[in-house]
Amino acid sequence: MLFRIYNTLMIRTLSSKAVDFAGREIRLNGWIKIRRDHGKLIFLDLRDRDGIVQIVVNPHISEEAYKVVQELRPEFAVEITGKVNKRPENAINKDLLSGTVEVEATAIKILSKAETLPFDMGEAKLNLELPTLLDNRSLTLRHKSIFEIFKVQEEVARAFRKAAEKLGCTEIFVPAISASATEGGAEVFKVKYYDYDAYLTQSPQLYKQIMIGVFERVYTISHAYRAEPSVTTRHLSESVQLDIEIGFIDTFEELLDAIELVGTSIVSDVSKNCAKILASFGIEKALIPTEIPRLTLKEAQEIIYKFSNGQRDCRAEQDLNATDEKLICEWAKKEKGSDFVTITHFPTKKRAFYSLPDPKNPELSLSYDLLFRGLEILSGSQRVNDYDQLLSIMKERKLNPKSFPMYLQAFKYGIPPEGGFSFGLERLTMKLLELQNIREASLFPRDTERVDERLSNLK
Ligand code: AMO
Repeated sequence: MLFRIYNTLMIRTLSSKAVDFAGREIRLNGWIKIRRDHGKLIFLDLRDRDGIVQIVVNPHISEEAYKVVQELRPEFAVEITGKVNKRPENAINKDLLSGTVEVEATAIKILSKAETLPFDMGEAKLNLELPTLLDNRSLTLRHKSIFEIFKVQEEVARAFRKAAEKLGCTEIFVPAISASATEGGAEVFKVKYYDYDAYLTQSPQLYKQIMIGVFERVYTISHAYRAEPSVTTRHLSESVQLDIEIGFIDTFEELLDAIELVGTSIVSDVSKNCAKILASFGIEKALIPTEIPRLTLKEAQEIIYKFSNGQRDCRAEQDLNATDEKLICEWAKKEKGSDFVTITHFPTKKRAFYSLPDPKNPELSLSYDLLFRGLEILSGSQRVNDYDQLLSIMKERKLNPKSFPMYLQAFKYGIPPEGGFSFGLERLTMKLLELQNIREASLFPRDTERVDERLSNLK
């Protein structure tokens, strides 16, 4: 039998658990958030992965700790040992999980020093312009109002996985380097691959479709790379997509049921499990009716025209633009009590080659977008699953079948009627928290001006 020899160090306690140790000594690890000097007494807010706990440093309790505390500045990483004392009733802080206690320091050890911060991080909100927020990302991410965005994002991914598994999908992991551009268009990053050219994957599309032949139903969370030329508040050059693909479907409507089920499950789970964060962002309860309004593009365009009293006429357009998406969502909220609206039947020529033309009217495709609070958060379609039809569509669109060898190989060997969809993780996060810019919903956003650093600094 093997015995492990543990050192004699006191086991670390997380800030939220300090309340369980009233009257006893504990060891905490964390970062200094704020230091407040109150004459002889010095108070610290110590942040760890669980929250914040107040430390009081009294020279009469520990001269040594009092000496060290003079050196401490925000973001120093420290180890603090001290006795947990109950706070008097009038000093309880209801906003903290540890708010009924404070820890009287008996020893403080500096684990890592921090330079003077370039701005104040002690306030509840971090009032910085976006470029400053991103230029100092490793620091600004440590602020509660910023890192909580990514706790919501984590919940979105968790809820998506849960919903996908409920649908019977198998999780797959797809390559980031592709032999071809999946979504067509010029928005592709070419990479030198040994002596050849390859591309950064624009979406997991081709791989998830191939996998229909293996698992029938699959899902994947993957990075999508797009050389988006335009600068907007809703496009990134690298984003995360949440994809599902479902085989052996009987009807197009089955796919619409699936997108609405997964979309509403994600929003419900986030509303339930991140209620406190949503409240701190001032977010209203999501409106999720039993039936999500479904409109064809044409119907949506007519509604937009009427709803805007003729101010906006997009009836001759091939797609909805950002203004149209906002207007149709305003309509859905007002008339149908819904934060979601599903739009179907986009013109075939405006959708990617794998979208199935509607057999009743091939000018239109069996495609859909799901909009949430004024923004497209999902896109998808029923697919062309017949090999010969796929080849003839490729030919029509001047796509070279030789660029898609593995994809086409799958369709030679029995891919059943199928379809799928993809959510944009950052877009969903952005809308759940009503952020103004998608960059705020990406840990390390990439765009035409930035890869970590501003590109102009990399020259
Ligand atoms: P699409 O290109 O519409 O469809 O992308 C799916 C969803 O991903 C998000 N998204 C983006 N988010 C941030 N920056 C971008 N540049 C960006 N581009 C897209 C959006 C969008 O709805 N293969 C198809 C999906 C399918 O048919 O299954 C596809 O990629 O939320």
